[in-house]
This record gives sequence, structure tokens and C-alpha cells, in this order.
Amino acid sequence: MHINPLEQKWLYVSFGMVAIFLGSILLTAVTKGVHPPSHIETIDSASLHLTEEFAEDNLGVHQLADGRLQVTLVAARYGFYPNHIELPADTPVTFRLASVDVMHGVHAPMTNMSTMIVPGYVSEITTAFPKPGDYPMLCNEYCGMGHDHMWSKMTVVAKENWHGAPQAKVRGDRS
Ligand SMILES: [Cu+2]
Repeated sequence: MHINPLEQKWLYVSFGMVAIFLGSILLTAVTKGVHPPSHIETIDSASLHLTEEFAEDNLGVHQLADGRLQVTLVAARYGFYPNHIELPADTPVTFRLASVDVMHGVHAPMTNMSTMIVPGYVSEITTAFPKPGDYPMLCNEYCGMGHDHMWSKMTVVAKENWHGAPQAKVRGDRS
């Protein structure tokens, strides 16, 4: 079979690219712990308000016994509850989110805080915000007519101005 030399060159290039992509996935998976989300924790969306963790009076920012911060948020058409949270800069924060209705997403621009919120599952992200300021938390999965207005505010304050958070009554399941 004859292959045009130019075509052959590009075949090598494309196979080379595939090898580089697969290699980098493998390399980062082994050396940097980059894995697809695997935190599978289910929850009944219809009775979120009856769970201890996602009950209305337990939402928001809490401090766990070991000092870490946990934010419990509920996504519902069309907002995140509570709709304003305050966090200290440069501090690891674990977000735990659940949807009461349809699929939502949450994304804070200019940060790496972004995840889908699939009904029936708890989404969990741990991150830290180096820069103080106001950040919107936007829904980035189309969820209906009011999707454009679905956002809430996150204020990141300098560590020394942080007023603290109440102790968590419920510690999220961290398997
Ligand atoms: Cu939405």
C-alpha cells in the first residue's frame, strides 16, 4: 500500500499527539493525583429538608471540630441557599452541595470552584481562595427560565478580618 509521504508525516504527528495526551493523563493520574470525580454520595433530593445536614437551619459556613471549614449549600430553581456566604482567604474550604430539583452547576469565576450539582448526589469540592474580594457563584447548567438570575454572592475576607463560623452540628460524610 502506498502512503503519500506528506500524509505519512501527518499520521505520525497525529499519533504522536494522541500518545502525548494519553501519556499526560497517565502521568498526572499517577504523580499528581488528578482523577475524575469519584466521590459518590447519594441523597434523596425530595427530602433534603428532612436530612440533618441539608436542613434549612444548618446551611451555610460551619467550622468542623478539626478546624476545617465546611460550606453546606442547597441549589434550587433559582438560587443557592444561603445566598451570601463569607469566607476567609487562604483557608481550605470544603463545599458540599445538593440540588432539590433539577441539575444545576456552580461556578465562581476567576477561581477553580466549579462543579455540577446532579439531583440525587452530593457534590463536594475542597478549595481555597487566595484573593479577598466579592465573587459571584453562578449556575452554569441551564436549569429553566430563571437560570440567568441564579447566582449568589461569596465574600472572601482577609484571614485577619475573618469573624469565624459557628461549629458544625453535622459533619459531612467524608469517605
Ligand atoms: Cu441554572
